[in-house]
Amino acid sequence: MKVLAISLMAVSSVWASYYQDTYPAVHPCPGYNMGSVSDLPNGFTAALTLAGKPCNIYGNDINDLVLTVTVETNNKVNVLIEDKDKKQYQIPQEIVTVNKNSKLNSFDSLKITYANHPTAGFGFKIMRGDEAIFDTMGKPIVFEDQYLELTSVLPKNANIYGMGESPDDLRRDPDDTIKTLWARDAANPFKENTYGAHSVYMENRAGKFHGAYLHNSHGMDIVLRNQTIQYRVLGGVLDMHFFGGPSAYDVINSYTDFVGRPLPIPAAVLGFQNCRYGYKSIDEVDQVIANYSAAGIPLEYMWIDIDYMDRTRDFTFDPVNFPIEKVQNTLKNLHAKKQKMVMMVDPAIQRNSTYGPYVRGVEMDAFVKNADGSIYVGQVWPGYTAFPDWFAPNAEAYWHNEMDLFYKQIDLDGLWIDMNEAASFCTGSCGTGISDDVVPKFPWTIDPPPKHRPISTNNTFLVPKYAIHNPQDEISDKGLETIAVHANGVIDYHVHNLYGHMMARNTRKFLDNLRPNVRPFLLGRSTFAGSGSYVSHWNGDNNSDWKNLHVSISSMLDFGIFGIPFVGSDICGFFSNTTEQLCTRWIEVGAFYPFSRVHNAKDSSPQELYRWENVAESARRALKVRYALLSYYYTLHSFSSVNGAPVARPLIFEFPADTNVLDNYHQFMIGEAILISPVIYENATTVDAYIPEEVWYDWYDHSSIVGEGKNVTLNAPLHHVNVHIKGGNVVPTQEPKMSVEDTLAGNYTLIVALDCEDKAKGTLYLDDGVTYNTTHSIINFTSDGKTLAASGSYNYGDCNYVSKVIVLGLNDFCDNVYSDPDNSNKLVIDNLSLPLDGPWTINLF
Ligand SMILES: *[C@@H]1O[C@H](CO)[C@@H](O)[C@H](O)[C@H]1NC(C)=O
Ligand SMILES: *[C@@H]1O[C@H](CO)[C@@H](O)[C@H](O)[C@H]1NC(C)=O
Ligand SMILES: *[C@@H]1O[C@H](CO)[C@@H](O)[C@H](O)[C@H]1NC(C)=O
Ligand SMILES: *[C@@H]1O[C@H](CO)[C@@H](O)[C@H](O)[C@H]1NC(C)=O
Ligand SMILES: *[C@@H]1O[C@H](CO)[C@@H](O)[C@H](O)[C@H]1NC(C)=O
Ligand SMILES: *[C@@H]1O[C@H](CO)[C@@H](O)[C@H](O)[C@H]1NC(C)=O
Ligand SMILES: *[C@@H]1O[C@H](CO)[C@@H](O)[C@H](O)[C@H]1NC(C)=O
Ligand SMILES: *[C@@H]1O[C@H](CO)[C@@H](O)[C@H](O)[C@H]1NC(C)=O
Ligand SMILES: *[C@@H]1O[C@H](CO)[C@@H](O)[C@H](O)[C@H]1NC(C)=O
Ligand SMILES: *[C@@H]1O[C@H](CO)[C@@H](O)[C@H](O)[C@H]1NC(C)=O
Ligand SMILES: *[C@@H]1O[C@H](CO)[C@@H](O)[C@H](O)[C@H]1NC(C)=O
Ligand SMILES: CC(=O)N[C@H]1CO[C@H](CO)[C@@H](O)[C@@H]1O
Repeated sequence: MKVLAISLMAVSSVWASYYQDTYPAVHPCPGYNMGSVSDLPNGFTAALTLAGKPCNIYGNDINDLVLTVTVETNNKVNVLIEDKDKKQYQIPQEIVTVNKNSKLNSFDSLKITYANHPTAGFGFKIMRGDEAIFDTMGKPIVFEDQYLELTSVLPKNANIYGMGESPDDLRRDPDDTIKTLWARDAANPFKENTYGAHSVYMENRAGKFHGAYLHNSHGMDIVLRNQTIQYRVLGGVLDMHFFGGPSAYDVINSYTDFVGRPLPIPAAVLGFQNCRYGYKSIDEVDQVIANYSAAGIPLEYMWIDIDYMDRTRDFTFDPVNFPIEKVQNTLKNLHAKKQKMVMMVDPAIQRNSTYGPYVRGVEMDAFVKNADGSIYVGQVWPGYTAFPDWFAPNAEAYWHNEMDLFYKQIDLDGLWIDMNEAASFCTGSCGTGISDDVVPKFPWTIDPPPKHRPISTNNTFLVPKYAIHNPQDEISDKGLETIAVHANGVIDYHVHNLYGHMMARNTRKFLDNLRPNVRPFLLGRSTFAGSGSYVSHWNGDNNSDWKNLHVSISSMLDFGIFGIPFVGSDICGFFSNTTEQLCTRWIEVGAFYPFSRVHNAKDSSPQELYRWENVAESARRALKVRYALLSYYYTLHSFSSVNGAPVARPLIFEFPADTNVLDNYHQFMIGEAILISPVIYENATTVDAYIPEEVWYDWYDHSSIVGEGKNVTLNAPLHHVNVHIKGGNVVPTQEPKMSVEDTLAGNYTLIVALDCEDKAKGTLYLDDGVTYNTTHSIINFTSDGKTLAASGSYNYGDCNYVSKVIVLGLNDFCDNVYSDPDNSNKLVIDNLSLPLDGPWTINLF
């Protein structure tokens, strides 16, 4: 607590008075005046000139700017404000490959209006119909070398989602939110910045969504307060992109079309996974694998954290506890049972003149530098470390060679890249000038981190005048120093938020080259806009407590907005000791995360799911539901990689006009058909579940509830998680088996859950689940309550059949309230052999 108090004080002393709490009545900055407008093929351009005396509040006002407005499609508008001299840093296209030729055109159209305001200078409004969804009029733009400010008016009590990464409520508090975007190795503190930087938000206004994205890699605060959203950015340019919606999925479709679609996942990653930091030996790992199997809990992937390494150095194996021959043998045994293995790799490379990866990195000039050209030396798990510089011309060749040598030792099924903010335990190049032979004492418990220089400095790149709300003494704490130099001469200050993204991109390229046409599995910690094209994500080092179980849901839903739908939190919690009840309830939620993995910290008591009988029982039951739905999850992910649509969804995305679900994140949906209403409070045995207006069917007993847009108390005894199917959907299910492959090889039971109009539809996507360019089938199922039809495109020669159809809600009961205890509305058609390689229609009765 003491440490935290000190660091907060330090922040507020740097944090200039101007923004402390109130916004001054008269803005100190003059804004810009727009000159005459010239038309461009899809928009216009104009000069912007400082409208008065420079205010120089947090830097030096730049006098001459250029405004370029591009109406890219009828629902996407780009407003770019850059310095005329183009000295400000802009994200190169080869780092974040944005799609400048977006062709999505079919949604609500947007227009832009603009004017010179008498006191605030140039302002603009993004209009949807006659409503301004973004409105900077009367709010001067500030454009300084180290400070940009852009402010838009919001409606009272605005419904804003996204921006992060940080655990938070799903809907951002419109009166008191500061989202700080500065990649930081911090264990998920509530509302504070952590690993990733995503400057995209969505707003629900009267049931319609729109979105905005600021394409900028600098540290920033995005502030919601006083009916405004305000960007306060440490540099670069204002490159705003607006997306018109009107559905949440339209916005995410436009956004991911621009920054990059989520990667296609291999089907196997949908299986359950286990990890912990602190396995003492490969023998212990073998026991864990065997114990899962003995407990009848499916384990698809076994993970090994840095424990396997020799003195925690990348690409090495501990010769005593994790000898390579034994690890290879474990991998072989896993493969024999259709199971798989993932290991961790960090970016930091031990500085050691006898360690190949370091020696080669020096030879190839592949490391981040100090200003004087010497190698920057921070401190991570193996002691003093150098950091690959992804901007270096040789970085790719260097990293791919090291990865290649590693894969020659162990042919893994997946890779986990961690600590890539890039994290460092000391502030600054603390190993510079210290002899190569010194093995530092790990400063794992020291916060704030040890410094090698005084805090006070006049370098505004170390201490920018506007202090973003990064709760450390300095923005360089816990990571590469902001004045560390990259190969192109750019200091880390400008590109800090891109390090993890660039590592992911580079590593993914290696994996794609290694096994061409096989979809790799890559999990990454620090992410940026567009990282979903390269990595999946877990929500980092959470704590084993009930609040963290709750925010695991909002964190998962946030990453759906960010275009990284394959996401989940550490089940049962990472830090501290979990409890039997917490772990029991957590697997009931975690079984439905797209990425379902238990992970535990080094000194915490064991929490593999077989450790308690109650946990094991809930795991078997909940994972059975998940495995029955694997083809449904897989279908959703296949759509994600085409249109960005999240797999796990907040209710407000599905029911955008229902104001009762604006804040709801104690429940969530998988696709449009499955509603999960878990227990997230200690000792609870019921759930206050909000049931939107529609008919819903209980997963287990098929009883129905006609939702009235109210809370309903559902029973939730210890081993039970409430799962409902929304009327109107056809859901493909399969018999759960112990592996993904065996499950997906089974025949299908279609659950035809009719809505109040006696209709239902659904889709099944089929391919080989392994390669990129595989042929696939997309099969639509439709029912009108009397017939069930399959039609679609059939290119994948699947030899499975639909062997059973369960029709729910047959008789017209929607006017009757609630339950159908004797299932009189249910019809089971058994012993079918309906092929999946061509269309058919059957009569239901
Ligand atoms: C902004 O909100 C704060 C706190 O609610 C209030 O004290 C302040 O007067 C408001 N400022 C303006 C300009 O409305
Ligand atoms: C695995 O199960 C055996 C038998 O119950 C037990 O002795 C052993 O401690 C367990 N090991 C691990 C790592 O779970
Ligand atoms: C450098 O590596 C060698 C062997 O690889 C090891 O013996 C030595 O302790 C390492 N030095 C440091 C500072 O870790
Ligand atoms: C910072 O600059 C001011 C004015 O140039 C000077 O008085 C002060 O000593 C400098 N502080 C440090 C720590 O260099
Ligand atoms: C898949 O096909 C596309 C288009 O034909 C091609 O660009 C891409 O390289 C292929 N990918 C792999 C991994 O074969
Ligand atoms: C967690 O449990 C372990 C025993 O498994 C114990 O040594 C440790 O003190 C516990 N930690 C806490 C924070 O209770
Ligand atoms: C849950 O029950 C236990 C045992 O009765 C009690 O100690 C604990 O305080 C309860 N927790 C809550 C949140 O009510
Ligand atoms: C439903 O219950 C939840 C959790 O108890 C509560 O937060 C919410 O306000 C309730 N919603 C309605 C519409 O009553
Ligand atoms: C499946 O149905 C959707 C509408 O629900 C339609 O857009 C799509 O074209 C259909 N696909 C096929 C292959 O028939
Ligand atoms: C389905 O077929 C099995 C044998 O193939 C038979 O035992 C069972 O009774 C049949 N079920 C129905 C509902 O006809
Ligand atoms: C699937 O159904 C077909 C056709 O009825 C049958 O031949 C096959 O054995 C079934 N497969 C499985 C795995 O049950
Ligand atoms: C949201 C939340 O409570 N996050 C916690 C996750 O765990 C770390 C380490 O215990 C805490 O510092 C966070 O506050």
